[in-house]
Amino acid sequence: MLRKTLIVGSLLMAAGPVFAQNLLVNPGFDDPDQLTGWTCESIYGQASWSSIDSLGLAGSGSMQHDVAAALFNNETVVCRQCVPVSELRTYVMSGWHFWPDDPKVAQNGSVRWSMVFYGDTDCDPSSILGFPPATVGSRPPLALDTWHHLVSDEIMAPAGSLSARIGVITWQDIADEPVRARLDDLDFSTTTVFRDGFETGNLTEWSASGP
Ligand SMILES: [Ca+2]
Repeated sequence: MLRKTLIVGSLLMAAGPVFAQNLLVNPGFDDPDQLTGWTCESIYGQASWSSIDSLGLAGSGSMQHDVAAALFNNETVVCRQCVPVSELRTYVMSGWHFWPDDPKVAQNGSVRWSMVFYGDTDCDPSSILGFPPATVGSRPPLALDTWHHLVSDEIMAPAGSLSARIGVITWQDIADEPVRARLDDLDFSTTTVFRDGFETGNLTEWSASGP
């Protein structure tokens, strides 16, 4: 019985980190990193760091998106980073978002995740492979001043994938109405425990040697 217990314990230790690894850099916006690792852009808005943390932890914070009142709808604030991936593995993007109850913002907007896969290691536009559909985030009438968890569908990296550009987007749905959202504790991880689940019809990732 003792031997069996030890074997199970060692297997759990070996498999756990592979399954749970978050591929994002700075997913929790701890101070002093703040927005380090993220590249943000907006025409009618901005991304900034907020000291308000999803778990209320001192020394951490969140990413804040402000979309200013613009003449047309569909304005956005987008922050992205490029991460390494492996072809034919499945991935899930998740994170927490928050609509502050503030009379200065209308909050007719949405938070979305986007994933774009590339055939080189640097997310170069010339090697683009595919756009999985972005997951549309929740919006009011969801409760204001409350953190909400948003999880994407499982997405399989297309054949040839070496990197993915992960985007977090705050979207203004109605013209001339400013929107503010906070985002925290983001996660982009594979759900594939073993490389090559026999999808490609061969055993190239598996070895017959050893005990
Ligand atoms: Ca945080």
